[in-house]
Amino acid sequence: MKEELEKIHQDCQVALALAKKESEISDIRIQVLGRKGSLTQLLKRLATLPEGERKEIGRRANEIKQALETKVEEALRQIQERERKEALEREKIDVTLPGRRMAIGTRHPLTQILDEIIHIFSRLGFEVVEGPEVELDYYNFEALNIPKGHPAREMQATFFISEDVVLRTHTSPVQVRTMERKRPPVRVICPGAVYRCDSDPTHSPMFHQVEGLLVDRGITFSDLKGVLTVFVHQMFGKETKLRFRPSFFPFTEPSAEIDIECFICGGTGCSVCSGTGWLEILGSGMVDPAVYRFVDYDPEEVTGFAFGMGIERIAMLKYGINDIRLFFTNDLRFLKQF
Ligand code: 2NM
Repeated sequence: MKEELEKIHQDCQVALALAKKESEISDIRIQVLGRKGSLTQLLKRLATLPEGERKEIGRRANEIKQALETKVEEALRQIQERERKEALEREKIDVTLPGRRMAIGTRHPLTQILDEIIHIFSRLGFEVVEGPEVELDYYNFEALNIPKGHPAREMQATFFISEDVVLRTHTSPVQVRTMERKRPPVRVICPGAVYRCDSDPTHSPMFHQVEGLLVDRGITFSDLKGVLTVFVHQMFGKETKLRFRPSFFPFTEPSAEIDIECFICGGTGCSVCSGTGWLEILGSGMVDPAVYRFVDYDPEEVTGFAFGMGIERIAMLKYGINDIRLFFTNDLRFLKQF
């Protein structure tokens, strides 16, 4: 039994030294020190030995039991320590490594121009109103004093959805709808996409407009001049020279187009201004009494003015862009410049 005891001790020490995993140590603990383990069994058999031998082997057996229990604990602790170190190494992150920078986008150049226009007019008391892009012929033409057969319908190169439904050719129908809903005073600007069957470097079949309308008692052409002069000065700088040039629109009378001095040549004439020294930027006029009759306003009681401009045109002039398609092809090399 003595040799058996020493062999258990020896084998257990070797097994512990070879064990690599926590589960292997647990197995060894069960096989040797567990209830049915080899050492436990041996201790039970001590009772069968004669008195003298039992005492000596018993003492030795308890010594070994103590020693192995300590060894098992020690081996477990070592493996846990090693595993903790390995995990730390494996999961190491370098917190000093700079993060990847997020690419920050910019507003589209047309949105930037539109936001500027809206900002200027909202400080003058105008509110923004929107309306449908697919519009009734009635609102796009009829109520704007452009009856069937009127030459202005040809000029507008309309996309027809059906006999009496069109893609709006301007945002004026939004203003007609506003006047139908609301009694004067009315002060609105109407931005949005419009459609005309027209395509070349300066015309796109879809483009954007902002139109404005102010109607109240006693509004005169001086109000038109005052408001639009303030707009031009805030948009293009307060030194910008401008002129009001007589024009014609079916829905305004009188009508005027507003030109600013060509900022490319300073007014001496160049290819951008076709040698005139002036750039056309706005159409405007006093709303024709014929329009008021469609929306049930009394032209004897109220007067007003309206105006309209193309956002792409203003952006092209402001930034010196020569091809309108650049706004709509989403080339980042172009967009990132704004
Ligand atoms: C322009 C030029 C002149 C205009 C007129 C109206 C309405 F609905 F009040 F009659 N809205 N927009 C107008 C007037 C638009 O764009 C070049």
